[in-house]
Amino acid sequence: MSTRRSLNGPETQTRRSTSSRKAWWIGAAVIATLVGYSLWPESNIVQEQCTPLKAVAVLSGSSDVSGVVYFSQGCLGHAASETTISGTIKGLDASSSRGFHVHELGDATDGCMSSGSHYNPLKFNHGAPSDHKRHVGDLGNIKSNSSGIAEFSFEDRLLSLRGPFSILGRTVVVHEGTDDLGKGNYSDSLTTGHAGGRAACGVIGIAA
Ligand SMILES: *[C@@H]1O[C@H](CO)[C@@H](O)[C@H](O)[C@H]1NC(C)=O
Ligand SMILES: *[C@@H]1O[C@H](CO)[C@@H](O)[C@H](O)[C@H]1NC(C)=O
Ligand SMILES: [Cu+2]
Ligand SMILES: [Zn+2]
Repeated sequence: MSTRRSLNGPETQTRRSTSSRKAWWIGAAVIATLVGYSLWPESNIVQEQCTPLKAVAVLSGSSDVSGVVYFSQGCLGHAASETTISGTIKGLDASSSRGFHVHELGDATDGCMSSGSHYNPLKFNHGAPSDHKRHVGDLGNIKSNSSGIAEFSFEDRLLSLRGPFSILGRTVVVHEGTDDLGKGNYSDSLTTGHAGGRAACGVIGIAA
């Protein structure tokens, strides 16, 4: 036993010093990376780019439908977080689901008709908000109560107020019909969700 111990002794010691030398190098590498990253000027610029943003759209149209929709997007570290969409829309048909999208253009020269199609920078088919392949502007349906008022607040992971796919300056539209989320059997299910006419809309602008 004692011979074994004396044989194992120096071996264990060598292993220990090897692992502590390894730990020292890993520690030094981590510190060097952190120092280098904080000195790298672009890391501060990226952080500044993710300022929390808020936007608002006032909806009106040729129908009795009107309302206000708010958008807000915070930050998760250096990256943008999900966008919260909330608001109240009144004058809707009682107890109904109504198509709700962001359309490509912020052009109201012909009311809601000049706002273009669903905002679709990735060139996918129309879908549900939960689909991986969908139009960026596909927000599904909002639901009205028996007074014809829809009050809602939900998050979306694709909609963004910054970056190349920002929805600022585009239009939010509420439709006269229900969005079938691309699952209907109509010729326009995969482009508009067969949601019908445009009841009200508003251009999305920067809010305080
Ligand atoms: C419908 O919703 C609005 C807004 O939340 C609320 O003020 C109203 O009382 C609701 N109507 C009914 C019948 O629940
Ligand atoms: C879908 O529409 C096509 C063409 O109008 C029709 O032939 C088919 O039966 C429909 N399918 C369903 C499930 O309604
Ligand atoms: Cu639409
Ligand atoms: Zn769509």
